Amino acid sequence: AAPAGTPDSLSFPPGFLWGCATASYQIEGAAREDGRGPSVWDVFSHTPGRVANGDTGDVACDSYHRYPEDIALLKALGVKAYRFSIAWPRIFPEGRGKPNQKGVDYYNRLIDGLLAAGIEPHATLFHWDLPAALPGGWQNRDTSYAFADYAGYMAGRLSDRMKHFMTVNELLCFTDLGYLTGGKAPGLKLLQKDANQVRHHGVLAHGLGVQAIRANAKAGTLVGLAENPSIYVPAIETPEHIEAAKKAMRDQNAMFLTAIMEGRYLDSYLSAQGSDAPVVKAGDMAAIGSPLDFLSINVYTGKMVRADPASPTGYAVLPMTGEAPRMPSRWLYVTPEVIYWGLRAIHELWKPKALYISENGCSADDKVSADGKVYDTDRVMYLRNYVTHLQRAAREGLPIRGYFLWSLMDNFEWEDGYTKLFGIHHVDFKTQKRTPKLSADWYRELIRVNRLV
Ligand code: PNW
Repeated sequence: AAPAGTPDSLSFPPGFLWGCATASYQIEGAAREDGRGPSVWDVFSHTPGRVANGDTGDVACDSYHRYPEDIALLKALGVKAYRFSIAWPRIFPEGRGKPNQKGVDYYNRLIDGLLAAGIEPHATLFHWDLPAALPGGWQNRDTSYAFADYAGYMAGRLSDRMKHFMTVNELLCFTDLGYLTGGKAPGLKLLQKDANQVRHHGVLAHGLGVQAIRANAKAGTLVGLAENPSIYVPAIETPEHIEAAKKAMRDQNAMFLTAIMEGRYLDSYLSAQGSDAPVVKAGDMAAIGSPLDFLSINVYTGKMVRADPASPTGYAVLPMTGEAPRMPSRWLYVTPEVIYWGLRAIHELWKPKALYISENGCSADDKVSADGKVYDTDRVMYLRNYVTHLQRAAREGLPIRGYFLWSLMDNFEWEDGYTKLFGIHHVDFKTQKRTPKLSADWYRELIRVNRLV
């Protein structure tokens, strides 16, 4: 094999930013410490019947106390960057008002520790742990303004040491899944019209957040978001199917990513919603369309699309068959091509300055073997496949700068509690001992040689 760095069909660009990702409520624990206020996820997980086994994030991976150990795990992997999220209710226990210095101190310690280890911090400002005290949550337009105040405040406090800020994580998951289908916090099943207003407050929070970060952060600060667009793979790689998939990508993400990238709602979205369309105030769309320095996407799964001349949209989304391969999480179909086609469609549609994969990974049927290690061959297979399509994107010159593997370690997987685990480190939740899985060994080697292994 060619030595690392030799330009060939397997290599990644020099300096490619390999990283790992986590989120505050999923790993920190210490839910009632140092003045942290309750979030909607504390309320939800403590409501019987909401989360598998009645699991909560009260302790999770106890990263609030064990973060030096977690930084050591990152260092041992050789990652160049770490994506974590900041718990809004640690900073503003009631969502707004007087900041809680002890909360800020925690992130100062974490960031200083990462920098000392030579690891670049990338922060998400909102990964679903909304302060429970905010009246009406995302149904209330005021929450978007409260988010902007918090985002601007944090960027002001941290941008002396770090550059990369993401406003929100995955709009669909904290809007529709929380307020329309109700599987995630706060667990409501509103009418479509009200859910559409929640969506609008979500993208508005992002846009106002971008403006607030720019107004408060040091020059050179880079702002983006971590979105999980619906991604469509052309059924066959021919010009008409490629075009169909690209059109599906733009149309189907009209309420979130397309609105953010174009600063408007597509007519097709507004007319499909009819009288359920959101109420939009003057200035909202300009804020929502605020230019970004980078765009990050979380990539897990997608669907195939074919050109359909008989349909007014020009495309047809193909259903998943009952036999399509998937991982233990019910929704996680194995579709490795999404990583390439997602990046390519976004690049061709909107030309963001830089692209990142802010999450990719999977749950797997992990078993601890007699020697104490998890040989997670399914996860290695999954990751190797996805990363192969990531390499194609890089090889073809798409502006893809980095990749964050979800997740550094097993953690609280939302409504699935601790029954579905995504870590490349096994966590024994009785002792809090972290142990690298086979996938961690694979990732360490990939990072070391910076080419497919
Ligand atoms: C993401 N889907 O959630 C989140 O950002 C993480 O916090 C989470 O742990 C991880 O992926 C694994 O679930 C998703 O239904 C949840 O397609 C659901 C979907 C996608 C992502």
